[in-house]
Amino acid sequence: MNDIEKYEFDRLGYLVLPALLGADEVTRLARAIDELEAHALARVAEPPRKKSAWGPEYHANAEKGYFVSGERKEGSTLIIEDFFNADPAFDFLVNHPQTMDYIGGIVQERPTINNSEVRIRYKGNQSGTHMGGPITGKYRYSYNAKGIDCMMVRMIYFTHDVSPEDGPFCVVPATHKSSLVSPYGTTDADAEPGMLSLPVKAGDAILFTENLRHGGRSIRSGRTRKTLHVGYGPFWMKSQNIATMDEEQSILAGTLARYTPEQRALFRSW
Ligand SMILES: O=C(O)CCC(=O)C(=O)O
Repeated sequence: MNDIEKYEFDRLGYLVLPALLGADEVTRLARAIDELEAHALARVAEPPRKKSAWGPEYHANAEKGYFVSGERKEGSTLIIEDFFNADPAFDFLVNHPQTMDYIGGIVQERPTINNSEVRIRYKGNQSGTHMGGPITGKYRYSYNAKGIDCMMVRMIYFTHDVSPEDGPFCVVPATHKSSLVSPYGTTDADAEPGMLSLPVKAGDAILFTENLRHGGRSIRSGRTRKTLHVGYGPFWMKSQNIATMDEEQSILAGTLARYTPEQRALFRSW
């Protein structure tokens, strides 16, 4: 992470990273996402169920080690958490050198992965706006004598282009530093003043602090939007997936067996 990127991340709360992934990597990931979507849609209503501490109920898939909730219909989302267990095609994103260079630049304690989700958003869907303003605890942004000191941050990887009509990720820049809570009284990502859409190309990624006010614009094009979201933070932070909130990371023995020691350390919370 160079000095300009650090300056911009500190100033705005996010970075758009063009072509972080190569064309072959994008193709492999897109195929794995499509296969996982089909597998999860066929099972989303089945037992066994897992009730999240935050409310929603998930299907817990023992075979592939993921948790899924949602449905495929206009206006809806399908969220597949702990996707790293599901397919070795995702393995190269664990300890991905360019990603870890950015994470090392903004998380001061030993970083681990605390969140992994495939987010599949169907026509008309929107991700409501959340965060921004004064935040303490596990989602806060701060700066100290050693530099940027983030708690939870997220990297979003894009395996297809997302135009302004395709429900782009969106942010209210610099709200990670705001002393005030948003006064607009809305979580509608299309309506909130100051909201900026971030259209991207396949292979791009977006890095942001969870403290930043963010969401996803409504999909007006009719195209389904599919993204990979990976959360990082200090090692002591437990899972930030909704299904397993604040539990140990849900990583299968078979997944860890595929990994190098460096990859395994990214799921160790001690
Ligand atoms: O990409 C989106 O639609 C919203 C994503 C989001 O809110 C997140 O990753 O925290």
